Amino acid sequence: MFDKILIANRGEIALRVLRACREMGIHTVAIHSTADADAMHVRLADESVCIGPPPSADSYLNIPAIISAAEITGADAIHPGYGFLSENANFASIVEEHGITFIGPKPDHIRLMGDKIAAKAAARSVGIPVVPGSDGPVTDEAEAAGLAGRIGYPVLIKAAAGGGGRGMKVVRSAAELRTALAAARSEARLAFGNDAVYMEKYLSLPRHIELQVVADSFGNVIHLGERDCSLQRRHQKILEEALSPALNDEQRRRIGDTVTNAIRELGYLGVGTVEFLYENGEFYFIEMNTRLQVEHPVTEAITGLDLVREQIRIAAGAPLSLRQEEVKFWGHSIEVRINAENPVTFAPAPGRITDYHAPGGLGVRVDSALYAGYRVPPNYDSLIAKLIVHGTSRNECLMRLRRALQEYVIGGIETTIPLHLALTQEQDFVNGAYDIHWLEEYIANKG
Ligand code: MV4
Repeated sequence: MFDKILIANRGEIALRVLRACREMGIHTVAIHSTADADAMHVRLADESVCIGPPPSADSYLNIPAIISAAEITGADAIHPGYGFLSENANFASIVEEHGITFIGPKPDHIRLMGDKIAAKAAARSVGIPVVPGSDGPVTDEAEAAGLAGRIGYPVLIKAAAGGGGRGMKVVRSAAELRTALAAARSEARLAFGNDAVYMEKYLSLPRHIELQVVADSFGNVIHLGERDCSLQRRHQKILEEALSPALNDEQRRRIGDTVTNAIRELGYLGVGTVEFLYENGEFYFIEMNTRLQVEHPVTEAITGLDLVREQIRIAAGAPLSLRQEEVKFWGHSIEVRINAENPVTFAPAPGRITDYHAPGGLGVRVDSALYAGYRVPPNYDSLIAKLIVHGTSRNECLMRLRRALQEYVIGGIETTIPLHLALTQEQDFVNGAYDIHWLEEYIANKG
């Protein structure tokens, strides 16, 4: 097992990784920018290294500074958390070239899944159902028109280097195709330096359902059920739940079997998430995330498994700590993302936390690096806390979520707590009757 892990991240996820390390008897190294000198992850770590000025590009994304910090402190592994360098295949290779273990998938799998066209082809080749569309990049305009005609409008143009919704264009008729294709290409070239695009049938009212998988270096692969992440605003998830209110046990078992077999065939290592759109009882693969995700705690709540501990064990060459038959889904879990934002306009609202009281009690977990007197810096993501509730049923979970939100005090800045409280009273949400467009419509119409 590792003696010392460098945590290449900040905020709540740095604390999350630190906590797993502590329980495993592993020493921790925090890295931080000058804006984060007083951050909780720095205070709690055994050692810390300042790696640069506030902008992420100069600190949390500064590969040479991070490698130096690991070498100076003698860390034998690096955990990247999520965001920042977590899905950077070059970073993973550089870490390994320095004789340090990257706690994550192999660089080749990170690279493969980063190219959305290659990822889709790989998924299809191992039996995962995909959205009907082009088998590779769309290059020729006439060919694109022919394909769109066969698939049927509306179709969607996506960037190969995209993901997370950037650079997508819905095309509703043949007349729009030419302009949409050119626009998608130039936006992709500008945003990613890669103008490769592909085409898919546009699914109009799907849910976003993702499967959590875990694979060790002995060929053992398990899935931990799904998360429903349909409640999003501008491609930012706002609330996630496990299991999905839309699936039954038989559907879960079937997609779970398909995905675990596929992941085994790909030789994947570590934790991963296979993302699907789900419409009219059918699953359509869209992307695979090769990192620990923000919403992993809802899966931990219903399975009892510590996913970060599992990541560390796998990276150290240990086998999975349980088999598929031992995975049991217990009750229901919901996570809400609390952001330092105005709850109506979503304008960022950094600043000093004057009062702080986190909720507790049965079935309540708070993952946050906040404390009274802390100043939320303006330089990073606005996620400041995740509230995760767990209960025997979805209904109990909703009651508990409401209770915990009412108890939560974050004074001095605006947060999205009022939005979450309002959601718990919304009939469609209470009924689980929502799709990927529901939240944006709700926000647009409630004023
Ligand atoms: C789609 C789609 C409809 N049809 N693909 C957006 C983010 C990226 N990961 C995939 N996305 C979508 N792909 C087809 N063929 C609709 C979306 C989409 C979406 C997906 C998941 C969650 C929220 C979303 C909001 C708008 C559009």
